[in-house]
Amino acid sequence: MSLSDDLAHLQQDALAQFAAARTSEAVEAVRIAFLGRNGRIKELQKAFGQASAEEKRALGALFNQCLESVKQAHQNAQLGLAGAEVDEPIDLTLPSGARHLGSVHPLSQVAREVEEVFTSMGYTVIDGPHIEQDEYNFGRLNIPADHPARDAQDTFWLTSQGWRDGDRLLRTHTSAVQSRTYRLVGEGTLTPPFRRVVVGKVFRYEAVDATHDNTFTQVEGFVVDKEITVAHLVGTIRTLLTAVLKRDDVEVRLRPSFFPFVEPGFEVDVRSTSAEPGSRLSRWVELLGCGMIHPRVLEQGGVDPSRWQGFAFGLGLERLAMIRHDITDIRLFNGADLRSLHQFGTGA
Ligand code: FA5
Repeated sequence: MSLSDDLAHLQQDALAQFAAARTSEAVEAVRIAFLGRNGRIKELQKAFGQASAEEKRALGALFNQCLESVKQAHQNAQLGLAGAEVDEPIDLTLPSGARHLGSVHPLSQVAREVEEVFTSMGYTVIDGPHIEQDEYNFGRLNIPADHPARDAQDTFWLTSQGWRDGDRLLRTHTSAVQSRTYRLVGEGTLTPPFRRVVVGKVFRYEAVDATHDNTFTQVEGFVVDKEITVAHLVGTIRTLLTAVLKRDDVEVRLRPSFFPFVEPGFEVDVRSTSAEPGSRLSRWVELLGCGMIHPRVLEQGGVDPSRWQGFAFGLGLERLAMIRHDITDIRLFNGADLRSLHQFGTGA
């Protein structure tokens, strides 16, 4: 093979190998192999030295051109590497270095406090299903199908292919858990006396405003025991409000009201005396309904009303939290606006 063939092969090899080198180590290895002190170009140079003067003249320009093109290939490989490093895919979804501390939702904080107050008074915390049956949400609570009290609780009925799906609904109040509990007595799996508290979501098909949401939280408390009176009920509500509100600028009033599942029935309203005059919290806000459990409701579940009595109440947790924290709009709780929610933050 002639020197000119050798030159052509060397150039071809060098260009191919530089083009294939993907890391800086690989590029350096190719550089040493071709341009290094003992590299292939040096070897060819030695062979050149032994060539005739005529050959040297003929091939000198070709040699220089080969050398230049190999050096250029080396330079290109280095530039390519630098470019590849810069173009490395960047994952924009990776979290930044900053750490954002989460906090407990204000409603969850108040829920925990409510549960603590009741467990300290001997109550057991329970819950029932969100998808309820007509029977537990209404029927066993003395609210028959044609009873006007159903209008107060506009209901999300479950549908199947556009049709009302039997008697399934999203529970409109936690009183449904009362009916479920009394049934256990009839079935023989629960024996009075007992104290129960429920903190759970309820759903109503109604217009949303500053004090009404369509998904909100109720606290249901009920006691079945002997010689229970309205005084026990009032004392319990008083204990709850004192422990949770932690403020002395709140007025509370108890007034007669009607719920088919209690007799007598009451409602408790609250208002803040320090709220800006005319603001929502400066006016009475209905906080809870309550009363002595109707004998027929106990009877429906199998609890003998001649031996056992009790009281029950159902409270709107968002409204309690609003008064506690001076929150003037209920929509803050489900709004997921972290700027507002962080203001009430505490550690987990
Ligand atoms: C009831 O739901 C009864 N089950 C309460 C009850 C239980 C009475 C046991 C007697 C014995 P009412 O519909 O008034 O009652 O709701 C109770 C509380 O839930 C209200 O006082 C209010 O604080 C809250 N509440 C009612 N509707 C809404 C709403 N749309 N948004 C936020 N809170 C509400």
